[in-house]
Amino acid sequence: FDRRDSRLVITHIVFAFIALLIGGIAGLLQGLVRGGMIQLPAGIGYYQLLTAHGVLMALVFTTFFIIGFLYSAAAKTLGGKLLPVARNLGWLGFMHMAFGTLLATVMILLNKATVLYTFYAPMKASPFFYVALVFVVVGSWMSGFGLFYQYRVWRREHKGKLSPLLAFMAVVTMLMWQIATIGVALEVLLQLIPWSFGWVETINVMLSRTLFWYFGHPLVYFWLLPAYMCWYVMIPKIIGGKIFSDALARLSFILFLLFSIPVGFHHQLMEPGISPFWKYLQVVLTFMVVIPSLMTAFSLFATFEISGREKGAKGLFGWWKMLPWKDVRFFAPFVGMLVFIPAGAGGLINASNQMNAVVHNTLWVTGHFHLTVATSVALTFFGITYWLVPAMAGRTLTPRMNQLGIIQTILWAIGMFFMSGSMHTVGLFGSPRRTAYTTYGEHPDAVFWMPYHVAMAIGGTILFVAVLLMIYNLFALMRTPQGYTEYPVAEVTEHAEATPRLFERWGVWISLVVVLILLAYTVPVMDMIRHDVPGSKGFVTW
Ligand code: HAS
Repeated sequence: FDRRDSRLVITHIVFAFIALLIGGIAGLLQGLVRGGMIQLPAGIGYYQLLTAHGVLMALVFTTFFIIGFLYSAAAKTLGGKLLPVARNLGWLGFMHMAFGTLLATVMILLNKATVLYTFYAPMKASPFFYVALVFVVVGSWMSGFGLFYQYRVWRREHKGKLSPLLAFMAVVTMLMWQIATIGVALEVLLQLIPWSFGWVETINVMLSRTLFWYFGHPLVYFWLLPAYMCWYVMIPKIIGGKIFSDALARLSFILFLLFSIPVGFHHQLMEPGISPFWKYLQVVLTFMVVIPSLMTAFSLFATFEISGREKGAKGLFGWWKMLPWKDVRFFAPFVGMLVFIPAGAGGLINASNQMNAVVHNTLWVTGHFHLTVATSVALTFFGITYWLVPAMAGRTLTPRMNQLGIIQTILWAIGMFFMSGSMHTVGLFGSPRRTAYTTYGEHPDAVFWMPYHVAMAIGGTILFVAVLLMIYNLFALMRTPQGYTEYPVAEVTEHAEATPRLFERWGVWISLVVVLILLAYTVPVMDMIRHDVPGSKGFVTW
């Protein structure tokens, strides 16, 4: 890798992990508060802490890591190094996002933006928090344009050729992000900023929540798709196999692009103000977006089995023994995959209207996203870090670092088993999410919940130790002996059929996305605007 590209990628990754550390401290404290073990000192508020935790871990860690990773994929597969325009846009994007993140974090630490990571109305933050968000979003757009530029130039220079799978996936991921962030940009610019500066008195809460979830759901697939990039393209190489099918992988990414966005209402199933038909339609589309995940599961099993059999595995499950269990580059993402099976099943429960009535706003939902984003995605990102950082820094992944990585993964899995397991269970008993009341004045239900909250705190403490180990590992990876580490990109199996060219007809896919979005959102959004009586003044949270 060109040193200048490595610097850009590593800067993103280090920034991401610093956010993970600070977010992890907030997570530990709030787990201990809910377990009834400590009271927060120095006037720190529970919701303030919860905001810091969610923003830094779910929004900042992921976005910086992903952009760094996507740039590395572009450098690797689209010509061997970044073009100056792409690299400069990458830096410009990074600087905007970093400035926005710092400003937002200061606002949260000053208790002027205690609005949780979902930040929709009626809770109102200082206007500077929303200005900070503008910097983050605009910065991410610049980085996105840099990536698209690199891809376009490659295609112009390789007329008639299929683009590399990894680059294609990076483009879909970024395209989805760009289309999704239009929703949050409209919310922030047209609603939250004028309202928080006091230029208008009231805000349409329903519209603000809807614009947020228009963005908020594809956001979770923006986290997931880079993990899928690793599962589809890197894992086959690491296990000594090949990609099962290039066309299947591309189709699954295109399906994500189409169906990730028009599904935000499945976060609003319990809200009045949206008629049942539109909720129903978006739930149908939600079940459509499950299909590419099922395709991914199928493709992974096929990859494992085919590569195992090629190495001589016999019987139905003989391939299991052929997997490289002692290699952290495989082990960490694999634990992520394994966890994604119950995590995805939980998602299907959430999306089912009647069952959503049972779990909505309970700790079950918190349990769900700690399995999806905080385990399947996070462990895959950690698994990527073990080869990406040394590959970029010109270092070797030593056996000791490999060992530490395996220990880190196991610690994470154990901590999450306790934490997310008890969240799921106690959620079914009705324990609410996002509340500072822990003992509920010795109410009988709360007494029943408390042992689970204590188990959550214990799991959270183990997870915090795992965060510390991961941070140590990151910096240790930059100080291992100089040498070569492979950036693993697998080839496609020779049995696969040729990939149809249709997948790179972006005009077709973007038009279809627009049609689906208009179909799912036009009428309900017009209803929300027409029925905006009388608006809300909101709650100032500082
Ligand atoms: Fe979700 C709430 C529905 C996936 C994240 N979700 C959330 C929230 C977050 C989140 C952060 O319908 C909370 C937001 C908030 O703060 O309020 N979710 C779904 C559905 C899916 C889903 C249907 N979610 C995710 C992913 C996330 C994520 C992925 C992050 C990365 N979710 C919901 C709903 C709500 C919700 C409702 C609102 C709840 C409420 O009321 O508030 C699906 O995409 C899941 C499909 C997944 C599968 C699994 C496929 C399995 C694979 C692994 C194969 C494993 C192998 C390993 C090969 C069908 C690919 C080998 C194994 C061996 C045994 C050898």
